Amino acid sequence: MANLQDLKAYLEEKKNKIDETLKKILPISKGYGRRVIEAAHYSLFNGGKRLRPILCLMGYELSGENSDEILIFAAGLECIHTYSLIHDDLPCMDDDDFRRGKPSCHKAFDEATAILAGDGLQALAYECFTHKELLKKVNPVNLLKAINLISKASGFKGMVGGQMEDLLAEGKKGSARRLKWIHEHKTMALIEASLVSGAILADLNKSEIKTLSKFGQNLGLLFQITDDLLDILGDENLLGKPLRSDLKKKKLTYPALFGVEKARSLAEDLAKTSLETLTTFGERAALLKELIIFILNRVN
Ligand code: GRG
Repeated sequence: MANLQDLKAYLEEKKNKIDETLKKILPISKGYGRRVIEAAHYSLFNGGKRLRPILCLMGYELSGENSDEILIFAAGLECIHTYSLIHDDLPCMDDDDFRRGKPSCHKAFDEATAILAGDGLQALAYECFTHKELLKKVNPVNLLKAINLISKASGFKGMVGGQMEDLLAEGKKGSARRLKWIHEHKTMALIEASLVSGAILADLNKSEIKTLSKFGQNLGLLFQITDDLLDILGDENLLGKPLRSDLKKKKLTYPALFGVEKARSLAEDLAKTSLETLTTFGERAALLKELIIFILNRVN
């Protein structure tokens, strides 16, 4: 059994490890080309929760192995996530001036620098995924499978596709089907792939991976619905951005389509299903179970 305190201590420990790893892999910003590295550094170390890399570590730890072995791989997931946030904030996309309480990358630097910082971070992610140290720890076939999964989850059939549809849906009358598709691709796919890639690297069996995949989908959708709800009910100081920005942009969200109460009840249902999905893992999944409750009640 794990409780909230155990989870918080775990998240803190892993966040520190991911941060240390990211500091090691990001090139030092000096000489020609330093501006774009400064911009990447600015966004990478701006208070992110490191949820995706931590999920990858959790997936790996289900095997009982020490996840320090794959920290460099997990750090790559944060590079992808940060690139997506930098690009998402650009005026041609969501046009957000603030991210985590500070000016977004293009405001602190400029648009061209922000685009390049995002591009550079995406490339850096693949440097992490293919780091030679990983070959000493994991099966190369599993490594290829994990990289392939993340490529799909972050590309046209995943996050990029979801972002496109999200932008197209702005201001339009949406359906529940379209909304689910957007959330599944924009947010859920990378969250699911983060967890499952860790499990693949740890060589969990097919049936365990299938179960984790289902769990990751529910968790990803839960994460996005709570994100939609925080935009209405959250605390601006904790969120680090103005409230109701989705409403102002006429975004297609769960509360916009179903109302706050129904959205909250959908989130609770997803949390319940997620907990049930994990029963096959028993005590090994104690922290993952606690994470669901944490995400259901999250404040940022
Ligand atoms: C630009 C290709 C491209 C994709 C952008 C990630 C994304 C797709 C858009 C961000 C918009 C958004 C707020 C989506 C909701 C879910 C989400 C990804 C929230 C931010 O993730 P957190 O809370 O961020 O894990 P931190 O700040 O902790 O890193």
